[in-house]
Amino acid sequence: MFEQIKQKVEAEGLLIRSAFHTTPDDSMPRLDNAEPAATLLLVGNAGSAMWEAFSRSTEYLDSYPDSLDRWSERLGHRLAQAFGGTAFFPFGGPPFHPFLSWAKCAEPSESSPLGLSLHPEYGLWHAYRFALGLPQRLDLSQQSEGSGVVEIQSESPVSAHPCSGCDDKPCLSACPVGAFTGSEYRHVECAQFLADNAGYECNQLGCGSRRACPVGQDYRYKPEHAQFHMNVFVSNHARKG
Ligand code: B12
Ligand code: SF4
Ligand code: SF4
Repeated sequence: MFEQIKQKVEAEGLLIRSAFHTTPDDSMPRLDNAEPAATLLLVGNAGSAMWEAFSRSTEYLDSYPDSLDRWSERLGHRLAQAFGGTAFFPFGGPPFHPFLSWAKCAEPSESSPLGLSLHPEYGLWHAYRFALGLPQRLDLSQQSEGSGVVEIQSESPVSAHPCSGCDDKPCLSACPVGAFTGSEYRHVECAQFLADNAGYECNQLGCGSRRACPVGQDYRYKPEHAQFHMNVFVSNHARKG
């Protein structure tokens, strides 16, 4: 079953980022049938691999709002129906499902000074589209098992977190409005600056603080993908205040 799900998400340019057997501490929501999920698969993107599939989708082309969320919902619910599980999404709150905490259960990502999680290979250029909760303990035996958590996505051994050896921390000094203080993200200042300076490189190429990080440069989003996210971010801010 794992292989079948993997093939279906890869056809959309997505990855099973991690998979693990849940424990009572995982703040797991219940499946639709009220049973606890035994296995959780986190599905997301690294780099722009999903852009080709998403930018051809009905949701992207119909010009209604929230196209990426609607695309994610369609894929997530379709998989859940096909495999007898329940899909959970990172959006739609508050409250939000704790995707970054779930991710830490089974992949080598760590918090960066930007708040975003930094993956040793993908850097800051990755995100989560949905989680698939399944009632059965899937066989995740490709990798060694420890305390109910199985890591399947990381191919490289976990080493020291890149941020701890990054003395200059260029991510913290790259923002023109100092939006990342190291302890908070002043997103109102960021969004206002982007709205007032539509031609600025963050709007065109993605967040300058993310681009300043040397890790995962090969996974930087391509311009049209980056522009899509930045436009959504700015227009949501204008819409919701
Ligand atoms: C609310 C939210 C925001 C708010 C932030 C509000 C604030 N005051 O900081 C806003 C709307 C501004 C925002 C913006 C962005 N976000 Co955001 N956001 C979320 C969301 C929906 C909820 C976070 C939360 O409260 N979780 C609840 C708690 C309980 O979850 P948790 O996992 O236990 O907690 C973790 C987080 O709180 C995290 N954290 C702590 N401090 C900070 C600070 C920041 C800035 C962030 C992002 C995270 C963060 O550390 C905790 C432990 O791991 C998550 C999705 C999710 N469900 O988690 C995405 C998420 C964190 N965002 C994400 C992204 C990519 C962005 C953007 C970069 C989007 C873009 N443009 O591409 C932008 C940043 C804008 C820019 N300059 O580029 C990704 C991060 C992926 C990654 N690599 O880490 C997530 C996971 C969504 C996803 N689909 O993958 N975001
Ligand atoms: S620039 Fe350095 S400190 Fe900032 S996210 Fe990248 S590795 Fe971490
Ligand atoms: S998008 Fe630009 S203005 Fe906003 S936080 Fe990133 S670097 Fe700063």
